[in-house]
Amino acid sequence: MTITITAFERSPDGGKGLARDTRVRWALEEAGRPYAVRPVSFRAMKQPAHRALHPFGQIPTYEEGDLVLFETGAIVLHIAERHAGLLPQDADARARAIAWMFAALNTVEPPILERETARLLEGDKAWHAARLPLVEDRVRDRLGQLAARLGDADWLDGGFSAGDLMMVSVLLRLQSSGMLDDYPNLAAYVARGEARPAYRRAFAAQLAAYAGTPATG
Ligand SMILES: N[C@@H](CCC(=O)N[C@@H](CS)C(=O)NCC(=O)O)C(=O)O
Repeated sequence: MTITITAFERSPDGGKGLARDTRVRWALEEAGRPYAVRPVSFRAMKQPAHRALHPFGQIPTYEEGDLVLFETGAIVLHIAERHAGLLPQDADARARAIAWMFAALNTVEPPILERETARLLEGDKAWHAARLPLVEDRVRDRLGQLAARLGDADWLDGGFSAGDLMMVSVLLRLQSSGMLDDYPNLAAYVARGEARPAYRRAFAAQLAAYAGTPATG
């Protein structure tokens, strides 16, 4: 059955991997599943036709026959449950890998997104200069805790899993900040994720989609 995902028609980052369709592309590449991409403009994203697929008017969405999914956690879990390569066979190890997916999305990504909001949308507020360090401290708290748990392991719990895919995807949002440099094992962890052939293919496909297309904010 054909899998179709949606992605930005014009990506704010010009296709450098920060838009969340990258995680879905990466999971599909790890699973060896071909997929089609339907680009959606910011305007179309808020129209009824797209909201029927995604109630919050966002990308990515995932269509496979009659199944329509939104939320990258749900989409990656769906792919991981149906195809080999992203979740261990052992039931307990599988549950732990899923726990890392939730940790990436519910515990590590929120302060990172809060920092992005503070930097991109609150720069003109009188309290911005006082608030930003507090927000960045919350990111550092999570990075320190994650670095302590990862230690010198390659992946979070045994072999590479969907938990690592999601955690690396979330940490990549910090790459341009330089904050990961203070946690060499996390920087190496992210680099290991980026070095995976499936990630490279996903990244290249996203970048190619915007070649010659001016980015929009
Ligand atoms: N929690 C959602 C977040 C989806 C999301 O924020 N998508 C962004 C692109 S990366 C988007 O569509 N932004 C445009 C908008 O919200 O209007 C997920 O993981 O799928």
